[in-house]
Amino acid sequence: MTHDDDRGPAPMPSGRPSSGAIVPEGMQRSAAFAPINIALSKYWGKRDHERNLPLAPSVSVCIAELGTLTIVAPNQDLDGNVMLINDKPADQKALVRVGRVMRAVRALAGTEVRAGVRAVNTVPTAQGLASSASAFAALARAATAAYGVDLDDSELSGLARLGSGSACRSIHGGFVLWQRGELDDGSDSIAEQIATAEDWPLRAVIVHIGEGPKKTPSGEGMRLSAATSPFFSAFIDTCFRDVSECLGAIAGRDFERLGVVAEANCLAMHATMLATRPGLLYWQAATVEVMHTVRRLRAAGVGAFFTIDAGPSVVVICEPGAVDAVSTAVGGIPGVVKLTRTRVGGGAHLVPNG
Ligand code: 2P0
Repeated sequence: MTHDDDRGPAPMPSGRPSSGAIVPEGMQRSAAFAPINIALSKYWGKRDHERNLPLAPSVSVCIAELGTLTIVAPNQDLDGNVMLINDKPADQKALVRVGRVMRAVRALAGTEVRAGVRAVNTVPTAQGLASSASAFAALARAATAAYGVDLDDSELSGLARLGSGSACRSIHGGFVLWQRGELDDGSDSIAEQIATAEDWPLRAVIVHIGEGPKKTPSGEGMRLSAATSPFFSAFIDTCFRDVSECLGAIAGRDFERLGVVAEANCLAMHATMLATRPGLLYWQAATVEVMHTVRRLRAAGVGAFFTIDAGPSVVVICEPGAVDAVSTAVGGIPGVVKLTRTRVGGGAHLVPNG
C-alpha cells in the first residue's frame, strides 16, 4: 500500500470504519460526489505551478453523472494518509497532490490526524475527460466535512485547486468562471458560479475515443507549451477576450455565440499544443472526424458545438433537441468506443452514507 509519507498501517477506508479504526472526536467519515467539468474557454498555462495558479481566467460547465465519489475517513491510528483510486493504491504523483489538499485541511482543522481516502471514478481516467477535476473537488468537499472544517463554496474551490487547477471549477454546478487572481498566495484565484444548470439546461454528448500512445500529463504539457510554443502568449491573450465573450453568451443564453467562441478557443489551445516542441498531439483520427461531423450537423441547423481537452475524447454541447441527431451521427464513427448522453449538472455535494 502506498502512503503520502510512506509510514504507518493501511486500513481500507471502504465500507464502515473497521473496528480498530478510531475516528477522533469532532470528525466523521464523509463521502462526496463531484462532477467532471469541461472548459469552454480553456486553462492551459500557469503563473504558479505549486499552487496551480493560472495565467488566464477560464469558463466551464459541469457535466452531470460523470465524476468521482470520494470517501474520507479520519483515523488517529494512521501515521500517513492512505489512498485507493478505483481500488488500486494511488501512485506517488497522486499522493503528492492529495497531500497538498489534506495538509491544508489539517491546518484549518488544527489537527495532525491523517485519513484513509477512497476515490471511485465514474469516468475513464486519462482520456482527457478531467477525472482529476472531479477527484480533487470531491476530495475537498469530503475532507472538509470529515474534519469539521466549514468553508463556503468559493473557499472550497481554492482548496480543490491545490490538488488540480481545473478542480476548482467542479465545486459549483452549472456554468462557472475561474478567476485568474492577482495575489501571489492564490487567495483570489477562485471559482464562482455564473448560472445554474437549471438557468440554461443544455445537454451534452460525451464521445469517448480510445487513447493512443501515452499522453503528456496536463501540468507537464503546460510547462512545455509555455517554454516552446510560439503561439503560447497569443493564446493566453486570447483567453481573456474569450472568457468575456463566454460570459456575454451565457448571460444572453445565446447558444450560437457560445458555440463560436468555445470551438475557437478549443482550437486555439490545440494549435498552441501542436506547435509545442515536441508537439502535443492529443487527437486521434476519430477526434477529427467527430469535429467535422458536428460542423456538418450545425450547418444543417442542429444546435451543437464541440470542445476537446488534453486527450482524444470530444464533448459535444447540445441544445435539448439536438442530442438524438448528434448521437446518431457520431456513434458510428470508427474509433468511437462509447457515447454518454448527459447534461449540464450540479456541483460537488456530500453523499449521505456514501
Ligand atoms: C481545462 N485542461 O481548462 C484544460 C483544457 C486540459 C485542457 O484543466 O496541473 O488537470 O492539475 O492544474 O487541472 C487540465 O489541467 O492541470 C485542464 P493541473 P489540470 O480544463
